[in-house]
Amino acid sequence: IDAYELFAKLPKAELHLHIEGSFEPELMFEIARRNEIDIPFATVEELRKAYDFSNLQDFLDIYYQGMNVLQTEQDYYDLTWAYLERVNEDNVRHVEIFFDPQGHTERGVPFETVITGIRAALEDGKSQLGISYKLIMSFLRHLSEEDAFDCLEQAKPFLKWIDGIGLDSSEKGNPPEKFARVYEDCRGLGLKLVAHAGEEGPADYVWSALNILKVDRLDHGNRSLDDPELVVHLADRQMALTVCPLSNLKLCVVQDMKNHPMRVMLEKGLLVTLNSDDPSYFGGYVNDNFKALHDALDMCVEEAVALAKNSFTGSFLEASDIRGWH
Ligand code: ES4
Ligand code: ZN
Repeated sequence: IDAYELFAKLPKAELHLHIEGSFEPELMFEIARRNEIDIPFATVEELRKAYDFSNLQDFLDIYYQGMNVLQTEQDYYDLTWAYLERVNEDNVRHVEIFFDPQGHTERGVPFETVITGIRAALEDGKSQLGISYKLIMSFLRHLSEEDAFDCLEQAKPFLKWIDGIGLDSSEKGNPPEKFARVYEDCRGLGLKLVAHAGEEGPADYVWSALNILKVDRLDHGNRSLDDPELVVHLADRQMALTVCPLSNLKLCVVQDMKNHPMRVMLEKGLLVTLNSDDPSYFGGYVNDNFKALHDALDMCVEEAVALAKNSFTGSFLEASDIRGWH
């Protein structure tokens, strides 16, 4: 059995996945056609060619444009179902997915339409594919605190369907503390808390996510390595980091996969997990991320097994379920 086959067979959880970032061009064209919306690209190939980014903002511009074709509950169902069918092939047994309500409600799509479609597919994924799930609502950090509170108000009737909140979009200039009060309220509501930090932003933003937002898990966190004291703190606390190698490469967070810090993170005792972030835009799903690290860093079986195990340890599953996967 070769390494790729072994990675593919390992049961895995995916903890960092933007459902709008799993929107494959073929499905985008199909939904655009049925909604009679124009896409500013003639073909699937032309669209894929535009997926060439030099930083996070480059990507975000095209990511928000892509989600504009989503309008009906069926659209959100189809998007989510396509992702689940795809990762079922990668032996992903548990998913904790993000959605960006403000990217939809801003355009006039009701919050209810978005969450009902996504949830229906997640429920079908559980019953038909055996994939368990948690749903994480992300606030767009380039928008205001007031907008985030407004989003939270719209979410209130659906809180029983929402397990946690996240913070994504343009990191630099939008530090975690901008959302301190929103996070405090969400904590009071019993929601799990995660936030993107240290993707492009400095290690200081990771400290703020920990100390001010009081996150239960960190998304990316690459720049933590700039601060040795922070690394020790994260390792001591066994704070889970959701790392995304293909994303890091596509957004130039790392210049070459051979420089990816995954091995260093493992060596420093960090609880790192491997995730795809926006697989349609970054060139691969979870197993492709395992492959990429194998090819670039010669990642060994022990490291891959540790990452797969960490994906359950770092999840929001119950302790008894986590033990079942270990
Ligand atoms: C994202 Cl890679 C990344 N970073 C920040 N925000 C995002 N939203 C979707 N993908
Ligand atoms: Zn992300």
